[in-house]
Amino acid sequence: MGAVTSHVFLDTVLHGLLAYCGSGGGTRLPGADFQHERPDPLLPHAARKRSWAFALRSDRELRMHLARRVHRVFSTLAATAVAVFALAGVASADKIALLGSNGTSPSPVIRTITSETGAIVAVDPGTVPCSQITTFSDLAGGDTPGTNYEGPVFSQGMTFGERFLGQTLGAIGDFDAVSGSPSDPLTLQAGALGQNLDVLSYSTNVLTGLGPLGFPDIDAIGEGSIAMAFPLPQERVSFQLVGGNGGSATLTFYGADGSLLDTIVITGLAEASYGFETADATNAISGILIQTTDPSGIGVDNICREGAVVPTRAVSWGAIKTLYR
Ligand SMILES: [Ca+2]
Ligand SMILES: [Ca+2]
Repeated sequence: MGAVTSHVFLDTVLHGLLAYCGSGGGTRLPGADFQHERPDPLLPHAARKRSWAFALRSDRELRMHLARRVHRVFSTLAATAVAVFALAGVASADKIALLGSNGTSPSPVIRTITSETGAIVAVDPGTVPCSQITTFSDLAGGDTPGTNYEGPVFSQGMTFGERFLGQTLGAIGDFDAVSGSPSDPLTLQAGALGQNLDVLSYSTNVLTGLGPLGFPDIDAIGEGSIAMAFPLPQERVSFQLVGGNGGSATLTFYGADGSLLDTIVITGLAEASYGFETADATNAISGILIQTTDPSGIGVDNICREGAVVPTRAVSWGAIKTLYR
């Protein structure tokens, strides 16, 4: 490739890059509104929280961050086409790693699922029958801060609280930290006023726990614990955890008598579905406590179970005890 040809080629490639970034010839990405975006990629925590509550906005900011990054690199470009291709590769890699992080640059996320006792086994969520599912579409939600729910939450055959009766609520920073063993029989317990549960529109309704800061603080939503109770003990369950930003969650599985079945720790939280089953193939899973310290907080959605027998609502309601601190 001659010098002149190389120069024309490079100019064409760079023009294309600038057009893509919306920073060269005034070209903008479809749907992007760069005029109203914040310039600083190192956003405060509250802004990061908004990223998973407003997925579309996050996508715009992600592209904006990419635009700035490529533009900054452009200013130091060596005049070779090889360098241009290398940088395009860097930008592509960043786009994957940045998803959901709203402009920050996290380390590559590695997801792990670790069982403490082996009584509960992680399985492909696609293998879990979904003859019954809780989607929270029957509840009022709404954009941030969503809808605050005091007391137990009932949705499509399941019930939810903050923790189980007999357990103690503490805190780690803005996050709920539940300790202690549930009473027999396993019974849901609601959190304090404004610190229980919240239903949020996150493309669809999802259930989140409210942390100690309380509704409607943005740093309470998703930071609280969620306790879920199945109307009948299950062998296999699956559900989606949403809003995760590379942090971790602890899932504690309990039997109908409040006995501990297993504790599962998930790291590298992202938008993902998880499936679990009992190692001995018994219908033993009556309740699950979800706790997290993910910086963005998390929500739960699309809870699948076999549910061969449709429970009576009276049984579920009768097992609820609501306490306020
Ligand atoms: Ca949903
Ligand atoms: Ca709470």
